[in-house]
Amino acid sequence: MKTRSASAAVVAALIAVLVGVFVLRQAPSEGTPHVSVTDVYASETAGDASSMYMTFDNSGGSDDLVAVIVTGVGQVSIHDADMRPHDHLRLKGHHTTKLAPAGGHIMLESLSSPLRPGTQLDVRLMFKRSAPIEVTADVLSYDQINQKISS
Ligand SMILES: [Cu+2]
Repeated sequence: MKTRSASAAVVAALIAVLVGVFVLRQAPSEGTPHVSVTDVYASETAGDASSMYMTFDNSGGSDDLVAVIVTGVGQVSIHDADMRPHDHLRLKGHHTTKLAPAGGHIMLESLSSPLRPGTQLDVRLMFKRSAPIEVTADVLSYDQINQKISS
């Protein structure tokens, strides 16, 4: 019985610490992230690679995009405008983060087959704090993308 009450005390202390950590994390600008994803598209294949773009609308606290999985694509990475890989994409709280041509993008490499305009990709987005989000990316031709960014 002695051992049992000692472990109960340890559990109570742990809970107190966890509650304390949780309260400390709730800085005024933080809180639960509310991320929605729109305007998801990828370009037709150039060589054996492609880029994917999307818009993240975060109406809550900050979050990070930490992984992207695309069906039929062997290697997916988060790139900045200079093609440098990053292990996450910061999604600031109460902020819209846009990946668009000539800027940051999701790099698609080791494709199982070329991406043809008019087809779609199944995309799973993994976040540090939010639950995963599944979206569909439209594959667009270069002409379609040029029209899109000039309009
Ligand atoms: Cu890239």
